[in-house]
Amino acid sequence: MLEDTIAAIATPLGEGGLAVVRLSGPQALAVAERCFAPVGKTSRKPTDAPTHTLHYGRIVRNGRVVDEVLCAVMRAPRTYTREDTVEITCHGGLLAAKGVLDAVLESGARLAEPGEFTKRAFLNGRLDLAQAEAVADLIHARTELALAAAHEQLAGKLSRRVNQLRDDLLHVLAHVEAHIDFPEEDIEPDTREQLERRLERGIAFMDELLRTANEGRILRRGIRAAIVGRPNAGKSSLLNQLLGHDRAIVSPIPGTTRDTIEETANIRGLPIVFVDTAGLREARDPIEAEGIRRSHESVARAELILHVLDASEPLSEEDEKFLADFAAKKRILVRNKTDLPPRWDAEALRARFDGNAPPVVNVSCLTGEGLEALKDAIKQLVWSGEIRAEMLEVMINSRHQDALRRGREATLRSLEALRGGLHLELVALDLRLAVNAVGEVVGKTYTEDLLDAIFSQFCIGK
Ligand SMILES: Nc1nc2c(ncn2[C@@H]2O[C@H](COP(=O)(O)OP(=O)(O)O)[C@@H](O)[C@H]2O)c(=O)[nH]1
Ligand SMILES: [Mg+2]
Repeated sequence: MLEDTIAAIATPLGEGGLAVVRLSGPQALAVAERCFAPVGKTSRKPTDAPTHTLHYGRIVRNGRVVDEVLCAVMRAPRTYTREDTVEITCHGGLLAAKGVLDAVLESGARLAEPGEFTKRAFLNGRLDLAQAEAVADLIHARTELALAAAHEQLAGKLSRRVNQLRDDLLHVLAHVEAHIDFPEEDIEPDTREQLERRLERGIAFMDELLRTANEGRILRRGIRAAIVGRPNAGKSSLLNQLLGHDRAIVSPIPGTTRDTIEETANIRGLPIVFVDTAGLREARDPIEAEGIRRSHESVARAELILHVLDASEPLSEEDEKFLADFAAKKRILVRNKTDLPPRWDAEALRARFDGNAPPVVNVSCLTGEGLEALKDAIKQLVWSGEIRAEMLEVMINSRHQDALRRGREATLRSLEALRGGLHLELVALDLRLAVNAVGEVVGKTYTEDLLDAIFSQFCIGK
């Protein structure tokens, strides 16, 4: 598979200043040479060019000039894929980039599959699997915090710790296996104790990694927060305040928002998808009925509820119904319209909950008062304080979580077998499973299906 040379447009499809067509593989230089005509004294043919140099020229296809380009020549191994690589920078716009791509495909390259450049970087040992996943995280990051976490993972922070953990397990396994080979020698009590300590430390460390999964998921996927409340409470006004621009129509006419509106905002570094619901009450016409159906659906999927209450009006039956309906959900009670004379106070609301009250935050969506406190409350509610600062650099994804859970279970079984004086073959059996499971995180163990699942999520050209 690594015999052939792949090519793709690496920039977004559409109009732009520049576009880049990327080539990688053993024939990258030769393929580029067939369609690139250097122009000027200092420009060279790709196969004559020293590594990491840039050459001005034209892409020619069937005797016609396709575009004026800069051709970057990078020879293996100091490249993204560790293969010979050529990057052709052409004019932006779909047709120019497409013309250059067609020219290199006709010259002997094959169109790359999604993520294939990064897959080659992995197969050639340039990145491990956790680092390759970080490349996708980096591209998809929606907040600075998510970006920073992806950078840490790409730099190998998670990989180093996982490799250390795996080495520890391997160390114990080697000891245990040595004694299987010489059954007449028992493991010294001292040594046995050391091995047990090491497995215990391994389990504790896996627990610590597993505790970062929730935060890792939030940073990668975001959290869905539904804004609910009775008509005119100020739901759309709140959405606009949180987004920092006027997305939803605000009006004094109840039932203005007929469709659910979803948009992501950066709240203290976390990508939060806010959903302005069209109301959950009885419909007056079929359009409203459909809006309401969608509201119910998105509220059911939400992980966080922002329940907006109008402080300038007495609490209504509808407010009470919302209070009861969302009792089991993670929620914040947003006491809105605090710029108007109040009809009830926050304390009275809190008092109903017997000390078990959800956070009540006072805001005015008209003046913006209280919005910063609401953002703090949102972060506090979804982002647990449990993870230590240094673990912030290793927030795992759901694939890592699955592998580490299996690794933890197997290590625990092995530890119990060791403690219980069971046959060492049993201790070793589970330890091997643990080593393999932990190795999956960094791709020390992988299957073709797993690689397909990971790299098919990338864009073409990455
Ligand atoms: N005085 C005041 N009016 C508000 C406030 N928030 C919303 N409103 C007004 O309340 C009405 C309903 O707001 P809207 O956001 O459309 O409510 P929704 O039906 O819950 O989406 C509009 O006239 C808003 O201008 C607030 O904090 N103070
Ligand atoms: Mg509305």
